[in-house]
Amino acid sequence: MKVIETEWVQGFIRMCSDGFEQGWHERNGGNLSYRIRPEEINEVRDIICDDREWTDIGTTVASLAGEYFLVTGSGKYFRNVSPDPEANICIIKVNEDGTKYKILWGLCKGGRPTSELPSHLMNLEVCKKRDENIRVVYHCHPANIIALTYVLPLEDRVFTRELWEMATECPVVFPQGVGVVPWMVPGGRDIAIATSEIMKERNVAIWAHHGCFACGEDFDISFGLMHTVEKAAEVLVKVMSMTDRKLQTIQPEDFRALNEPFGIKVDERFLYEKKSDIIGRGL
Ligand code: 2HA
Ligand code: ZN
Repeated sequence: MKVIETEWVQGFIRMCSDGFEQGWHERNGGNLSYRIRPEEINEVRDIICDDREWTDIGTTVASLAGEYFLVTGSGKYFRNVSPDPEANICIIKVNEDGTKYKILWGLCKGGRPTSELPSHLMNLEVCKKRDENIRVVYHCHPANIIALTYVLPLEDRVFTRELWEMATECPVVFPQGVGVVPWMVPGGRDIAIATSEIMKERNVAIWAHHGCFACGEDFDISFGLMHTVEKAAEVLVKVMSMTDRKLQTIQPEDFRALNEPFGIKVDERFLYEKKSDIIGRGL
């Protein structure tokens, strides 16, 4: 079987195309990573080659030692993944102390893994510790989420509450809420640490004036999560374009009423009493 024929590589490629079609990946914007299951890497073990050299990750991910990942390439365009996967994505392996990686397949026309590799691997590491089933980390540049980082206070509590209020499904899809990282230089260890602090307990991290990270068990769940957050952000942008305050909205007791029927526990920290009815100023 060819690498690109496997179900997991097909799922990865489809997610890249879906993200591009949403308009979330201008130029080389965004990146995607997937922690490959042992039985999946076994499907392609005879084809991948192990003769390239080790490269520093730039951080240490000891709990991912010896694991394999499928990731997008640095500077590569999501738009090009589906027509030419072998040139735009790669399979990497992390070494035995979690400090280096090696390319085993892909990037056949040259290149290296995503510039956000430290963030992806540190997020995959904290997510694995929280829930062994989380395997996907997705980063993209959705316009409405980014727009909100100019007008809402950069507080987890404000972003979560305002997004939750934009669609009843939001607290059901992300009951742990979202976290916000202030503007930071992308690509390095500091932003990776700030993001992975959020991912210790939540599945969504918004990067101010840049984009969004989401994690999940599979491609459907991770893409669906990003789609839900961005849709809520779009509704909020429309509401804020019409008014600075709502005539009516979903109330704290309404959110609590979702817990039992949907088997969730919405985080009470986000159900604070608002001190102002101006959108985003209630904290
Ligand atoms: O260009 O999105 O954050 C890839 C990115 C960096
Ligand atoms: Zn980015």
